[in-house]
Amino acid sequence: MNRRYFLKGLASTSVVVAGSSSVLAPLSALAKGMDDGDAWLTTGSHFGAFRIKRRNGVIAEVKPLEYDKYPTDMIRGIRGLVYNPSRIRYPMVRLDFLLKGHKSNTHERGDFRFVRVTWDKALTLFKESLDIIQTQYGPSGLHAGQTGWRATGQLHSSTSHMQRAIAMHGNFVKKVGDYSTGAGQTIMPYVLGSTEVYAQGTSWPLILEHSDTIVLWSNDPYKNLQVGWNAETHESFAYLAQLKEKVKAGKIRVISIDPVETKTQAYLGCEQLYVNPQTDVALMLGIAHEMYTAKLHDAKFIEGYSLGFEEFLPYLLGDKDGIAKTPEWAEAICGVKAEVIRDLARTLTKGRTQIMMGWCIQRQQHGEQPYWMAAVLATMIGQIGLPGGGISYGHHYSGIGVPATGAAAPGAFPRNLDEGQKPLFDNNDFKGASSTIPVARWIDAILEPGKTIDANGSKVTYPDIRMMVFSGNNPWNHHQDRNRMKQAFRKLECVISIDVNWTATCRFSDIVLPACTTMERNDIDVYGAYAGRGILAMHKMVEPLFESLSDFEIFTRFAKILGKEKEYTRGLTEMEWLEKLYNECKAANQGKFAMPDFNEFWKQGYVHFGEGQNWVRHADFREDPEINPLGTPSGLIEIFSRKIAQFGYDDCPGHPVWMEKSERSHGGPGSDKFPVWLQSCHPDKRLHSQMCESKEYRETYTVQGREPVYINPEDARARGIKDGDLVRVFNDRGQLLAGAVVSGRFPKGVIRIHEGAWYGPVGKDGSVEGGAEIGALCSYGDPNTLTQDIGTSKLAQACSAYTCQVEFEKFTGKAPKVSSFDGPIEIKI
Ligand SMILES: Nc1nc2c(c(=O)[nH]1)N[C@H]1C(S)=C(S)[C@@H](COP(=O)(O)OP(=O)(O)OC[C@H]3O[C@@H](n4cnc5c(=O)[nH]c(N)nc54)[C@H](O)[C@@H]3O)O[C@H]1N2
Ligand SMILES: Nc1nc2c(c(=O)[nH]1)N[C@H]1C(S)=C(S)[C@@H](COP(=O)(O)OP(=O)(O)OC[C@H]3O[C@@H](n4cnc5c(=O)[nH]c(N)nc54)[C@H](O)[C@@H]3O)O[C@H]1N2
Ligand SMILES: [Mo]
Repeated sequence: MNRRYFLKGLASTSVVVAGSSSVLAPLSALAKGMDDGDAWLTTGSHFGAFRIKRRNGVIAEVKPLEYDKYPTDMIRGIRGLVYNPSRIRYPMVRLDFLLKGHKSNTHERGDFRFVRVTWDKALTLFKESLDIIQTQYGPSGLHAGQTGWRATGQLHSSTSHMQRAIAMHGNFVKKVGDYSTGAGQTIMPYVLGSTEVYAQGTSWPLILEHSDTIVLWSNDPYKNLQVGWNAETHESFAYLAQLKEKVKAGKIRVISIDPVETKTQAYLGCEQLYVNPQTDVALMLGIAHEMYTAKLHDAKFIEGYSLGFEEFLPYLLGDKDGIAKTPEWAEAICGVKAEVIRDLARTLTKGRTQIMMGWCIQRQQHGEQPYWMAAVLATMIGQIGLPGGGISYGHHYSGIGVPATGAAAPGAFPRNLDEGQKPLFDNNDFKGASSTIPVARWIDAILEPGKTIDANGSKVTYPDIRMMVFSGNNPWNHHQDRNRMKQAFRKLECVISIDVNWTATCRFSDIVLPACTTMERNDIDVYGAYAGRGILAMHKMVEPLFESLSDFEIFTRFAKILGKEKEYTRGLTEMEWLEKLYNECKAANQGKFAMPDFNEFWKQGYVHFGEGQNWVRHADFREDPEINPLGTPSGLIEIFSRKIAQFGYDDCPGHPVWMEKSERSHGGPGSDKFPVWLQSCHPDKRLHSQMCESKEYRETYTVQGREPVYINPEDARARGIKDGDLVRVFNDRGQLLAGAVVSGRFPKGVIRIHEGAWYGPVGKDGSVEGGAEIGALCSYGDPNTLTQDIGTSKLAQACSAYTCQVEFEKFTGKAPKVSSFDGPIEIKI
């Protein structure tokens, strides 16, 4: 315990370090009266559906559901989601907030000193804070609109519960877009008429049958299909297995265009084309230039199905700016040899080519451009709408491309107020500020209230945010630039978190409420987000640990304080809700898909809807673009967008262009001082920050207890670093410790630290409390300590985490203890 705080007159308080693993009672002591039984009960998660066996009231064994032929390795971490030292045991309030409320010293936020309170006390404080904000600032003072990867389950969706309950109190600021595909989902409606990223894709069986070449562009499906938005079926892996066979037999050529050799590339044994990070648009332009000048392109398709090629051509040929976008021009930027680019132009136009874009490439500055330019390439190839041809933007996500049944899925607990319901503070006056802001610009808004920015053709004026409520998301994982976040959080009067674990977001909150996991409540879910393979019963396995409650129960109690309990629950219990959601789904599937009675379903554990049907994306458009136009203004593919051109944005003109980044490796801006590109890709062994808390599983991949940083052998040698060493990674924004994994799969000048590594700041003295300081070292390895908090452009204003340069060195000092996982410092007053 740091001495400073005793000097502040707290000498009489006693201190317990609440979370050290020894404090997690033996499992037998956590068991609360669930009977044993031999049954293997069903449940589900983003990681898949499984069956679980209970012994002496504790979860003893986990196995995949019998339909899951390709379960993820992460199934080994499932038990650790429930039993781990990071669990929040009871409601807690930050010490100074408990003493001084909205007048607390917000510079102490993050020092991790909390006091245990009762549920009643915590929920009353919650309500009183909302009262203060609504009275003093109105709805623009409250942001409760950030969302994230809350656990699966249609009833207990923590986002819905939090937002509906707060809506019963008053209005609040919301967000538009998401971190996943912010740039892509904004640009693509102008180009192909829909977000594309979340659209169903051409079925895998047709791709396997018809494609000659598949391009995986910034795409690692073998890694990323391990998790899904609903209970995942993992059926895509059967098709990847077939693809592997076809690659081996030379029947399909797969080219992975990526700076690193991905997990998918290794699995398929396919070709890899290295490209300098963030330079794909240059590569695409080089390919387009070759296609056009060598007349490899499909002029008829361009003419019949697209608009604006003539406006784009002068740029491509250099008539406008004097720079022809030749393969040689491209080579100088993207590092791919001109002759390889020429070859590629031929390969892509020779047989049937399916381009599959990943999402990472648009989470960088100007992330709109590679998506738009890839659509131009696909248009020039001319195979959009053909089986096994064209372009897709989601084949790595949630089973997109698995033939879908088309069955109706169960509905969810409502997120909004019911018709006619009114909040306690019935005030919709945002005082001239916007009620909705681009998702990744919220820290900006807190720091600069009243500022007006451009966003997708309109103006957004930042509200004056004074309070944030988080549930089912972890912004101290998902947002960029921790030290900037600290500055912003010092301006907030009140922060509330509802989570299962002591995440970094809880650490920077004032009131922390413990939710239970999916294993501690009953729920229902779709089996297979896009495939619609069936419906899954999610059985409660054990009683909620410690004092945790389900999100439904937390907000039912909160609504009771508002005097609106019945309005909130509609008078239904957990099991009554499940039965209602099930029966509504059954009615919607009447005559198409047979579903047994609810009780039968609950006992059985699932309903299976059978096989799905093959489908080709954009086939109807190809067949007749007049009868089946795209959703663009012209109904055609827009290579030039008049609408975007009219916005007049310097960072997103009327057709795709190559633009230099604010930071880039391989000779780009900032690379003299910070030569190395940091990529913070999605983790192979987690879902973002989820499962990092699973101690035993985490220990299968950590290095000296820290998150791995993947380093090219030459880069490591140049810095005297060996595999297994501790490494300090830094730039002007921050610094972290990580453990070196030296691997030839990563090129020179590129390192990777997966996002989702728990932020564990420590002070200069190595103390946990010192983690509140700006500039604190992250003791575990959260890459967002280093990333940049800027919008992609004036169009999407989306997350640009991958425009990030760093330097790294061998760490030789005394390594501080990892502060991420052991929970807060409990103060008794
Ligand atoms: N540098 C970098 N940053 C990134 C990205 C990147 O690639 N690089 N990717 C971005 C992307 S695409 C995304 S989607 C985001 C992900 O960001 P988030 O969605 O915020 O990440 P998660 O870690 O999944 O956070 C979910 C939280 O919900 C909690 N939770 C789970 N179940 C329950 C429940 O039943 N009730 C309650 N109340 N809480 C629950 C979990 O404990 C966890 O803390 O990160 C973004 N950030
Ligand atoms: N196991 C697991 N699966 C997941 C998730 C998870 O957390 N864990 N999260 C899910 C979510 S919410 C999302 S949004 C998706 C994310 O899906 P994506 O964003 O597509 O996934 P990433 O793995 O981050 O990145 C894919 C590839 O892009 C490459 N890449 C990065 N920058 C560039 C570039 O400039 N050029 C080129 N050519 N390639 C580049 C990376 O090297 C990486 O191999 O994954 C989903 N699936
Ligand atoms: Mo995402």
